[in-house]
This record gives sequence, structure tokens and C-alpha cells, in this order.
Amino acid sequence: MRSPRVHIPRLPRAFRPPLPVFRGRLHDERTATVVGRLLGTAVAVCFVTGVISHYLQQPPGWAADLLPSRPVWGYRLTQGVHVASGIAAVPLLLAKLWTVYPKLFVWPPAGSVAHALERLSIGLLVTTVLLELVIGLMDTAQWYPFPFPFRQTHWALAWVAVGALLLHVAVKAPVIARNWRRRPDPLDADGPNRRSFAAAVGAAVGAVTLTTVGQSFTPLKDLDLLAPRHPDHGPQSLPVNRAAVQAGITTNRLAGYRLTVTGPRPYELTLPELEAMPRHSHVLPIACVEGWSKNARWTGVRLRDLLDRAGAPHDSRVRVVSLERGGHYAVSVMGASYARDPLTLLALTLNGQRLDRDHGYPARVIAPNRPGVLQTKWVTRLEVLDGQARA
Ligand SMILES: Nc1nc2c(c(=O)[nH]1)N[C@H]1C(S)=C(S)[C@@H](COP(=O)(O)O)O[C@H]1N2
Ligand SMILES: [Mo]
Repeated sequence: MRSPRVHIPRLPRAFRPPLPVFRGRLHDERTATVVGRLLGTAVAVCFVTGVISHYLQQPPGWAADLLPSRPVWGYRLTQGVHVASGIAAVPLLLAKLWTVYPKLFVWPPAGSVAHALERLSIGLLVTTVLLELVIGLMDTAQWYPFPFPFRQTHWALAWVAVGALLLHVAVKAPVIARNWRRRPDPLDADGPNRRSFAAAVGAAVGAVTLTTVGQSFTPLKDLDLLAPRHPDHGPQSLPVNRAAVQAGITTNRLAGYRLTVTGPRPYELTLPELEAMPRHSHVLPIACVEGWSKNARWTGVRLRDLLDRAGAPHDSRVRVVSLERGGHYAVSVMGASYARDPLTLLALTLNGQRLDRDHGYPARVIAPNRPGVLQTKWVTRLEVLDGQARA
């Protein structure tokens, strides 16, 4: 059976405004394919690591107790790669847009309905990827001048961007296939320009990567000139996102500190009593969603020891409550896999010294493979959540 013919109306071609004409062959399909696959790789890596980040920070209810607390450096790696691939994508996106921008001057703007749809989808792709990179970068600097919430917007737009990207790759599959392995003609007069272009793009990607990746890949920390955070800058040589003063943690607030643990056998501890409990020491990273991370040696009381003392069931979740009032990160909920992990601590010291107030004095949570935002500081209450309290 023959499929019915689709009638695609054509627009009249009579009129052409005085648009520029491009002769340079660096705007050709081969260059677009080469830059496009690098950009596509960066975007894909950024997307996958972003999805991991999202679920570690905000797991669906049924998964909250199953999140893996190993490897301890897992989130540090994926979030470092997320931010690094996003930063590397910026010069790649600019290069890609430069390669294809003559197409903006194609006349008529839409030769057919199919062409119009294709241009619309590219418009959506360019807009969403640009927005993602721009607001992502703004987030690394904790700068939110826009009226919408960053995290939810970044998450939703990511799916639109990836959908538009898949559509784009599907539509362009023949062009991509044609150019994937094509070698440039050795007699090509544009050869030197092509090599300069490749070198410029490579240098730009290298430069933005090398001057920022040290915020998380600490062997390169001396090159970290452009990232908002330097791994060594901060009290006790560890960066701080929200200082005690910003969180309203004053001497008054800290006076008469108690740790309250609720559960079947609730109890309260003063700081000396907490300090008298068996202590453990582990090297664990703080890995901030905004891209910086660093290992430190934390010493304190195992969270599971505190929970056992309250008679908490093994599968219970814990709500961790800070002395801070109101901030977004004043409360976090910890699933059973973290709460039971022998490495998860209510830390009292950092690199052998009492916690600085900015790092959460008198006590802060530190758990392996966990986003920094959930490593609650100034902890004053641990609430054991049983099945009923969770619902
Ligand atoms: N109570 C409270 N805890 C908090 C925060 C906060 O704003 N309030 N910020 C979190 C974030 S975003 C990070 S990255 C880590 C940083 O810990 P640090 O300041 O000790 O490096 O603390 C987390 N714990
Ligand atoms: Mo953070």
C-alpha cells in the first residue's frame, strides 16, 4: 500500500533582502559536525552527571533509603565533572554557533513547513542550552538575580534541552554521517584556517577548564584562578558556603547547647557528654553542588551509635535539624543507607581542631557520597523517623 503524499506548501522566492553571503568554508558541514560532536559529548556528560546529582540530593521517597553511600568520593567526582563539562561546553557552544550562524541569514526564512519546524527546534535547543549554561554558571557564583527558583528550573530545562538535542541529532543524522569520517582535502585552501580554528577552540576549552577545575580536582588547585571558590580559602583551609553570621548562629544562639535525639528512647546530651562518646575519625569530602570540593579528616560520634542509643530501628530515616532558623539547608533528611553507614559522623573536629563556627560548631553531619548541601551544620536535633512519621 502506498502511503499518502504529504503536501508541503512552498513559500514564494521572488524577494530576497540584501543579506550577507558567506564564502568561508569554516562554516561548512564538516566543521559543524566536528564541533557538534564535542559539544554533544560535553552536554551528554553534563546531563548524566546532573541527573545523578538531582537524585542524590532529592531522591524519590521509595529510593531514599537505598541511595549508595559508596564510593565515598562518588558525588565529589560526578559533581566536579558536571560543573567542569558545563564550563567546557561554553566555548564549544560559542564555536558551534559561530560555525552555523550564516544559516540565520538563509532566505526565505522557512522554505517549507518541515524547514520551519526544524528551525524552531534549533531555536529551542540553542535557547535552552544557553540558558542552562548561563544559569548554571551563575549558580556556581551563588548569584540569583532571576525571579525563578534555580534548581527546579535547571532540572526542567535540562530535559527540554536533551529532548531538543536528540531531535536535532535525528534530523541531522544524514549530514552527521556524511561528515563523521570525512578527511579534509589536503589541497584545501582553508587548511591553515581550519587548523587555527581547531587550535583556538582547543585553547579556549583548555584555558577555562584548567583555570577552574582545581576547585574540585585539588592537585590542580594552584591553577584555580577563575572559579568562585579556592579549595584552600576558608577557615581551617576549607571553603565555606554559608558562614555562621549569615545563618544567625551567634554566641547567644549557641549558649546552653544540647543535642536532642528523638526516638523510642529519646535523650539529650550536653556538649561535654557528646564529646565523651566513642569517637571515630574518617577522611571524607565536602562536595558542594556548586562545584568545589575538598577532602578533610573529620572526627566525631558515629551517627548510628547515637541512633542505637535512642533505640532507633535499623531502617529508620533521620531528620537532621540545625540551630539555624529558616535557611534552605537548616534541615535535611537522611535515608537509612547513610544513617547506618559506619563512616557517617556527627563531626566535632576538622583536621584535628575543634570545628570552626563557620564549619558547624559544635557539631555537623558528614556522610560519604552525599551532596554538600545535605551535610548539615550546627546540628542540635536528630529525629528518628519511623514508618508513620514518614508518611
Ligand atoms: N545549617 C546549614 N548547614 C549547611 C549549609 C547551610 O546553609 N546551613 N550549607 C551546606 C552547604 S551548601 C555546603 S556545601 C556545606 C559546606 O560546608 P562547609 O561550610 O563546612 O565547607 O555545608 C552545608 N551545611
Ligand atoms: Mo553547597
